[in-house]
Amino acid sequence: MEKKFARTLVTTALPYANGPVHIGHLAGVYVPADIYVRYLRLKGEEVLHVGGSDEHGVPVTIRAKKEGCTPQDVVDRYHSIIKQAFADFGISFDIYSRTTSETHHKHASDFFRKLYEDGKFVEMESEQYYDEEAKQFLSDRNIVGECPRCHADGAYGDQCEKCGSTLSPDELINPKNALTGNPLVKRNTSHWYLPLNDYQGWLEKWILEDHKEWRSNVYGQCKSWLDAGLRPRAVTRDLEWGIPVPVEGAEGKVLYVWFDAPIGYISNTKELLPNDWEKWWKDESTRLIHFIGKDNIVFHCIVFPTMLKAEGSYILPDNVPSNEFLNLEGDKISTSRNWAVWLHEYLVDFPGKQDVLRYVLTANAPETKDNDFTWKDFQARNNSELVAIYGNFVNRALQLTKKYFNGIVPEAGELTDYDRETLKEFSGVKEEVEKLLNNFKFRDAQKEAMNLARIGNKYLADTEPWKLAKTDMPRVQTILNFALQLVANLAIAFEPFLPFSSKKLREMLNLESFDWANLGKIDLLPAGHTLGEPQLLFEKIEDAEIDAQTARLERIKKENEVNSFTPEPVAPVVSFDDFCKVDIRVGKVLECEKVPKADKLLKFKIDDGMGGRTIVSGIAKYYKPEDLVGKEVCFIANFEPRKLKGVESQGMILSAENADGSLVVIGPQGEVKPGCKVG
Ligand code: B3M
Ligand code: ZN
Repeated sequence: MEKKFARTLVTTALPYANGPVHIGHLAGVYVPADIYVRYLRLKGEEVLHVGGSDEHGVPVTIRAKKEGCTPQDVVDRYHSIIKQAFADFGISFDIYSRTTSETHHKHASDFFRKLYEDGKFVEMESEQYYDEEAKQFLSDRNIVGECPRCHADGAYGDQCEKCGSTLSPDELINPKNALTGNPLVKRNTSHWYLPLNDYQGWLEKWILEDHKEWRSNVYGQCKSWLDAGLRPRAVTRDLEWGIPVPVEGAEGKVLYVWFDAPIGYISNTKELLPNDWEKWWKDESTRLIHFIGKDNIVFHCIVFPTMLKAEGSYILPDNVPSNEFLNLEGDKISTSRNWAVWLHEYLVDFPGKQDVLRYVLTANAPETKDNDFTWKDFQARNNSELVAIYGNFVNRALQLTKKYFNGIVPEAGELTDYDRETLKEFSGVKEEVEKLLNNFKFRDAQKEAMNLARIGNKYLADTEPWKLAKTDMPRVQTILNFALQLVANLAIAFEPFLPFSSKKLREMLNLESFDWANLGKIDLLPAGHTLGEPQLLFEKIEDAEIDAQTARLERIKKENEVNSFTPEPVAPVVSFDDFCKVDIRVGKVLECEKVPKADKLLKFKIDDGMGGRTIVSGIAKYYKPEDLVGKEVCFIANFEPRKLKGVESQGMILSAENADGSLVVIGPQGEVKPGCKVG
């Protein structure tokens, strides 16, 4: 299959501009893609990285309605936040545009019209839910009702978030407009469909036979779709927000967001290179690579290629490296539950530490299975890898050169056998990194790059130039010359992974530029070359910084628990007579104190209107004793007396258990005499 390509076009999934981006986005798509394009650029290859925001689709309209603004306002806001976050993390796009651009609207329209005119669509009628008051058809996400599986209220037309079932609006019990609560009726509407079924045979050959090299998660998902048999897919929607269907009689209809978004890759290329874009999309010697997350596989491997094939003049993707998901501290990242590390917030807490996050996300990249981000691991990888290995080696080599040679690269003498052995190991790593990067194995590639730093560290530890300085200065010159060459190698090898640190290091080495072809060479810094001022590449991250992050997550978890509270099921029915057996009374707290050696218990002296009694209650975590004195409470007066920590409790004070498990004491809302009955 080895085909020689002249150039590589890399696209990265267009994130929805309805919220900011988080570490899951970076880990899944943008960091690996960026490593890849930086690597190709360093090799001097012709490469283009095209990205942008996906600004159509129902989620944008829902957000706009909730915030009382227009969809355009929503996408304007998030497009710039997202674009800035990517720039801040060094994701090196050649263009980052948006699907509301004029170029895109025109290009997507033309694309649709071409397929329409060539008879590539089928038009079909179907019944859809319609809101007569709002005079509109509703998308699946805009319909809520009772879940047919778990019977929770508020399940969406495409999914129940309580039990996780995938649904269609037809299955919902009592469907309603999600925003207004209006009841819905069924109405006929007609749409254009892409008959994927007609392309089944072609797709089977193109993917299952010709692209066996695709990652197994990608290949496997495609295979299961194909095995299940493809069906026509609607490419238009009854919606106001989007690109109008450019066909007469299609008023009120727009292109389905998944039809227009991938065309955005083409439009954005066209926007960047108005006269030269076709070479990137229509020339067989261009290699097209889509970097995506696993929920986008079917669209990029089946639907979009079918669109391109139907159009007829475009190339198809050569590979679609797709990652699985990144979890956060063991739980699925979720925008609506705020369970995420937001990129713009990270930079506030860890200014200048973009590379640390890039490093950790690659080290834990969910390449073959879902993976977990934890703050402890983040700290450990920073402190014991970036600081202790990479940073330490660089700092030692530069500081020693400063100390003994005033920051000037010393002349190298004859290499020893040990030096040559080290060099051999070093060059082996280069080949390995390349092989891994060519196969989209970024995690292992970075590990190999880190091995270069390990080798360097070991070299200095073994040769101990600081000891030789008193006896053998010529050998010290050779050692440091050699170590500095290794440092320069490291700067090149890490450029795709940790571009900020490589730039810093390049400045410290006083080098103009990098070239991947120089990896493995030891004449990158000529003797007599003056180095810049050494600085620390990485710094230790303290426990307190990590504790602040985990505390934030714990707070969010608590809030989410409260928000998602569902009452316990009601206990079996009791008769009135049975209820009357429980004698509930009002009492007034006369005294209250902690029970010694029992951190949960409070001891109450209660005025019960009948001479008083003592009650022990397990609410010490939630109340200070003095706060309850003088308060009226309800208690069970005929509760069987029990001994708690040596104190006899003559009743039970009633309290309610809150969503987070905390207890609140129950008392009358107006004045009631102690001893009065409750019932
Ligand atoms: N916006 C979905 C997503 O962010 C979608 C990708 C479009 S790529 C053409 O998961
Ligand atoms: Zn359900």
